[in-house]
Amino acid sequence: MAWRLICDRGRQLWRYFQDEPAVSIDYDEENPNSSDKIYRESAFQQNYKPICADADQYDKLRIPTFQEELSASVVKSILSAVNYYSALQAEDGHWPGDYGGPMFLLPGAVITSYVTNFQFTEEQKYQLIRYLFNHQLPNGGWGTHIENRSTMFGTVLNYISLRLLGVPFTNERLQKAHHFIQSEGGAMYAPSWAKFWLCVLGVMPWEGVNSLFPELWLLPEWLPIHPSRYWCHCRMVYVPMSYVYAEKIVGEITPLVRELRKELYVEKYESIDFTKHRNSISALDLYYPQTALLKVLNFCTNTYETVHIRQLRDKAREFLINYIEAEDEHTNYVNIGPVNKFINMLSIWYAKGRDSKQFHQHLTRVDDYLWLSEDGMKIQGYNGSQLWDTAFSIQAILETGLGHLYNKCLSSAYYYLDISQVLEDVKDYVKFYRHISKGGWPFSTRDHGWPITDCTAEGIKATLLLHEQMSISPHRISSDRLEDAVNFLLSIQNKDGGWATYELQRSTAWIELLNPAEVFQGIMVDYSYTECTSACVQALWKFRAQSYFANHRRKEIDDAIQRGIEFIKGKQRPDGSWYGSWAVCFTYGTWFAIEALITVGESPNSKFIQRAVQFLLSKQNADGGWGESYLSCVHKTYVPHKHSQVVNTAWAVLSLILAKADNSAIRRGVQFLLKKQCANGDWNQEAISGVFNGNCMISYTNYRNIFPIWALGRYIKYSCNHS
Ligand code: LAN
Repeated sequence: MAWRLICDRGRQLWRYFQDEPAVSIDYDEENPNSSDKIYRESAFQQNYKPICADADQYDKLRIPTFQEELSASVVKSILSAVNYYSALQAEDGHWPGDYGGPMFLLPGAVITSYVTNFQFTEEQKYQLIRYLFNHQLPNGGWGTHIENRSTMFGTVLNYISLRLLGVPFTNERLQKAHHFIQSEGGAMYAPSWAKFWLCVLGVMPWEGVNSLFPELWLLPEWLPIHPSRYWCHCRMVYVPMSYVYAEKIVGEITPLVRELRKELYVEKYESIDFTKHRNSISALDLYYPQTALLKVLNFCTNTYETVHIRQLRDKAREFLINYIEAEDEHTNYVNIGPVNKFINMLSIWYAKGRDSKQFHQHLTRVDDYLWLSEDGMKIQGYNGSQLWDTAFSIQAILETGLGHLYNKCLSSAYYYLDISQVLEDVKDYVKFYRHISKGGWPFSTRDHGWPITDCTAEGIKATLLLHEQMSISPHRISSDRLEDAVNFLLSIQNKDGGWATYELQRSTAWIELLNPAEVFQGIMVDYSYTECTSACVQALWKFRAQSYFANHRRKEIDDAIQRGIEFIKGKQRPDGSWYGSWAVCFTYGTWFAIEALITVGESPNSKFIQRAVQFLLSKQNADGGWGESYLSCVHKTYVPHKHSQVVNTAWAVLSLILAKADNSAIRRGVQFLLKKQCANGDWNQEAISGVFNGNCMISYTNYRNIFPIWALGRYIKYSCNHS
């Protein structure tokens, strides 16, 4: 293999070792999701060691045998699934995987590299170009994510990326993209997050965007619109965006930039009145249109911009660059996500210089976001999903009751839990509006360090399960650390009884009216979510059940669980389902809700569970599976996928077993999972399964293994027909 993945305490780095002829893929328009072949095939070749090659050896392995035919096949399927999946585990204990999907991230990296003059290697460039061409749609455009139809957001930014990566204007495929942009009226119809990058590159003047009003940060903190109250992802993106806007940073106007000025618009660049087009946006992109309130505020801040007060601007600028530096330090230059990563990097380049230590630190963390699969190299939605996948994998494998066969794998996974828990609060956390971190688990790595409610919850659950079921000694994750994790959860429950993602809900929902990103919804406020709440309730319940912790903050924990459950019940929809905000979609949300309710002792006969079961049964397909389209997330109403999906089916089966639903429906679901399994124990990559902010999809490659294993495991666990 020319490329190899090197993992170090969760950090994933793709390194190029030698020349090798290019691999070409059969680009499948129907299913543009990568199967993650490059990583998986090499990991499989190197690590695959089935615990028993021969079915006849099962009895030696203390495997329960089943007379019933289906259960017997399920055991075989689980073994082959875990044999396969455990080969994908990295040495540091986590499961690497493709976390791509969004198509608006790579351009931020490429534009920053162009403006600040840092170079991707030639091999990286080659793979980045391959990726972009592999995901180009027949009409020449790109979507906002890989399964999306063409949008101006995707098309304008990716067209520019290809040009900056060296593809000539005359390239046939770029011609098609060019034609698409032209026929949609030109780049001024791209949404505001694209316009921001156009201004940085110098292919749009800064008058082309609404004011990012840097002085907003100087307003009193108690105001509900103070940006410290925004969802951290939104906040940490608008911090460097406002800084870049305050400085009106523009890269060098090179001959290529001048060419792009010609290519991107229908009219002559010089003759365009960009001010007039600030709010122009293609209908293809419009998901959350500007509200009347935002328009009024934009009018005020745009007017202020023309007369802004020097001293205030200087103060805001200083505040912002300090904030950027603090976020860089807190996250070891990884940053909370791939959007602020590159805008922070650009800001640091401008403020501190190309040769500064800080800029070099940034450079060392660029590759943390890159992932290579057979479709090429992409910028991932995060620096990986390490902890999340590991915590789930542990629970899935233990659910099968066959954990004792995978001791090495599970202790290595435990090691990852150990090295990823966050042990301290970040420096000056109050000053920089951070919640406490101590005891929390992040989604990816300790270096990244932003703890998350449900990641912490899954971390607690996985740790306690391993402590209970495996002979792990010593318990490297000490009782104190588990108490810290619980303290973190208790500190972060919202007044409505639910849990949000990273922080307490800091503002009211009406702040959403100020959401300026026309392509996303729900970015302004960290709301309570069914999934996060369910995970936290389950973790607190499990913690409380340990005799050792039985008295630890008992009253508060009881109360927190109670309020969490009420929140979840309140979120059930009239059709019995729960909306899932972070994966596709109602099957996911409903699974989380049922898991929490049943965990705390809700009877399967209760109306909540019964209605949920009715909902799930009504969506089962004739082939026994369930399949939901990502459009469920977008439209917030159930949209079936053309085909049943293993991941949706696994969530439905997990739910129905807990709810003690009709056995024949469960059996048909299980049969579907068995039928879909590949000979090597894997499942094929099907439709994209993750989502954020209603409108952008994201890949969770390991879900195709984790959830079928978990569901099949649960089937065995609840089959009482052992022989
Ligand atoms: C994630 C990834 C993890 C995810 C779960 C933990 C699975 C979820 O249960 C809670 C929300 C969370 C933490 C989440 C929120 C939104 C993220 C951070 C992402 C989907 C990964 C990328 C996305 C981020 C917002 C992408 C950048 C885009 C912006 C609009 C800023």
